[in-house]
Amino acid sequence: MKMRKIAVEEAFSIAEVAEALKHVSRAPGESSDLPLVRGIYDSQGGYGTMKFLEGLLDIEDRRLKDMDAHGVDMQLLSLTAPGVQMFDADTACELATLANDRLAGVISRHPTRFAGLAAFAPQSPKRAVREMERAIRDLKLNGFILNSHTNSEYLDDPKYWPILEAAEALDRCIYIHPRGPVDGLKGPMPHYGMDSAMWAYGVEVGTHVVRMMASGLFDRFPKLRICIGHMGEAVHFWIWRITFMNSRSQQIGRAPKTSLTMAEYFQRNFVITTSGVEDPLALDYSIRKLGIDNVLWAIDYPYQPTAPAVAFMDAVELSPADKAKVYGGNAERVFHIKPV
Ligand code: 1WB
Ligand code: MN
Repeated sequence: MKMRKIAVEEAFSIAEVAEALKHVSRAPGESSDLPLVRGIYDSQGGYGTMKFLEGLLDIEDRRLKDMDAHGVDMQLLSLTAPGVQMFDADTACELATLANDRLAGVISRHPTRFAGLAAFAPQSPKRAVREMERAIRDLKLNGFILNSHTNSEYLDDPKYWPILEAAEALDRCIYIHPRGPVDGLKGPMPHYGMDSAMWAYGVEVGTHVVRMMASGLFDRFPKLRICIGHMGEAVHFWIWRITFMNSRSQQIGRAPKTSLTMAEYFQRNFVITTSGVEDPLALDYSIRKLGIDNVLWAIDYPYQPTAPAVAFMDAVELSPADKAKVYGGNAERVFHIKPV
């Protein structure tokens, strides 16, 4: 059975964003993203050997060859973390628009090989909504990318609700990718390389997701769909306890009443991807917990190599029909990618 392989958490950047991040890296600041940003965009701190920046900036050359070599049909591209979320509002809006235009250009040249998630600037919710509408209606992009918090604030803050309303009205998913944790979560993270993908990223997005569910915002936006990577950032592993303890918090008035339980919101409003986690047992748990329709394959290119991500999925014991869903069928549905 020929299976379409669509990888859904594949990172890119553009020279202008890379340049702006280099400026950020040289300005004084305390953001927990700075070690990584300095490393990738200003070759400090030993990230140089990883050659991430070259991989991010190349889309139509080595990336396509890498996809061809491993039978990857399509990458769903997203502007890499921290996206535009470390910039002032004007710079962020301008660079999100530019990145989306470039992305649309790439897709128009390779419509069967690339699809893309639109960036937007949460720093200005009003302008973010306008860019979200343009990205779907005019550029025909496939959804949205958000790199977790903005200035240490999460989406449960009512100032961001217009963004959620727009995503719901446009019927497009918001992919919440990690970035370095909010200021309040920074303390123990800088040591031993724990401040990014090894640990803090999952804690950051997990915290974001639990706040969203516990705030009750999914009663206001019942059709909002959120995608999280890195095998669900472990939220579904904890969901029984999250649900139990949240209902207790609701009983004693520490959390708002919600019409559904936390587990029900996670099931209704979320999908997860395998990005960067090639563990068959974790995948098996995820599929059994969330259902075969709610787990999507991803590589996490260029941060993770393609070959083992493909070998991992090829080796997983699933019926051909189920494997086809995880490998690409679910992505077609969730991200409105035209079936071939
Ligand atoms: C790394 C991984 C760096 C991810 C990233 O920068 C992201 C890394 C934004 O391996 O160092 C990721 O998404 O897993
Ligand atoms: Mn990632």
